Amino acid sequence: MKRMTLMHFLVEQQRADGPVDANLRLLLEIVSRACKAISIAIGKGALAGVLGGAGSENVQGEAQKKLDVISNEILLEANEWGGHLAALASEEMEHPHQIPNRYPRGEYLLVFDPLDGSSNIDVNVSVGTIFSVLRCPEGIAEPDESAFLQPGTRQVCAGYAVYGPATLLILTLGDGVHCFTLDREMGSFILTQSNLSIPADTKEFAINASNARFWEPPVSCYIDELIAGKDGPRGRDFKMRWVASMVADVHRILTRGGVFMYPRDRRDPTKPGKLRLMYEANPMAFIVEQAGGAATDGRRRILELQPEHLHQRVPVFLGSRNEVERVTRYHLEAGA
Ligand code: AHM
Ligand code: MG
Repeated sequence: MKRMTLMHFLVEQQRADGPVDANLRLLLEIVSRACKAISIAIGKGALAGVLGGAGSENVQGEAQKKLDVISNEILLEANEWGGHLAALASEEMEHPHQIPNRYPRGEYLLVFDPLDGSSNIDVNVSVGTIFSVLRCPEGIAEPDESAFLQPGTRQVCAGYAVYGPATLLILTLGDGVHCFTLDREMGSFILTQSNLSIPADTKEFAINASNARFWEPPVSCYIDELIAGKDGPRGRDFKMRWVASMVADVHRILTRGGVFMYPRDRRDPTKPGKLRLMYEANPMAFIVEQAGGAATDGRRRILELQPEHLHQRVPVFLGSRNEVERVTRYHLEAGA
């Protein structure tokens, strides 16, 4: 079979007159190269002294790992000079990062979680990079936070890399979801699956059940029914899976279906959920919808939420359509 590299794929997309122009192509080539560099750093592990804490905290008050900081630096440096971006924003930085004056500015905004699932780094479990691309609103020379606050429906493209046994890059440009596998010897991402599709029904669910005592009633009710299996109202058994890296959990769902949940809980009213809208929920919701799945915050479609802050958190329910619709219905019926 003829192998198609990511670069070849993007050139074909550009020719097909879709959303890929020269600058978006450059952006995706640069992001994929940065993911390759992150994959190499992660792969060296203790040999390169990259494991463990960085001794600092990010804007969300979370302790940063060395690889969180390294991955953020790799993505920043790779994307500053190309002339394709108006600005960047990251989980690891409080405010958007401006393009230095010595470089031209482009029309795109890039938002990312440089290393998702970083609690898994030191235990050698899959982690990833999540990114979302928006257009900078017209007439804005130095985009501040407000330029980024666009609903997920406006994403031009979204993707994630998962650094697992193989390094994969998953991409949507709004016309299906495509999977590229890193050929480590050649150093290229090769298209290995097109038009990934999430089955509407599933027997697997993913949730951190240790938070059960903080859940809202519709979530408790839904999970109780899944756990009751054959003996409960659902009349069949379900399995539970939780990697604690969103990229890995979502990738399993893209591969064989499932429903992923990080619901709102009662612990801290200032935190409506754990996951961040702009660089976790929105890109994953775009990908999941493009693969035929669904994504809500329990009440509304995630992609239609109007962001209020760059680092805003939202509850997340995504994956196999029939399960996401069911748990969403439970919320709406409860009037919660
Ligand atoms: P991070 O971006 O700081 O790594 O946090 C997000 C991660 C997700 O990848 C994962 O789904 C979730 O946090 C796991 O949370 P928990 O440790 O509560 O199970
Ligand atoms: Mg994350």
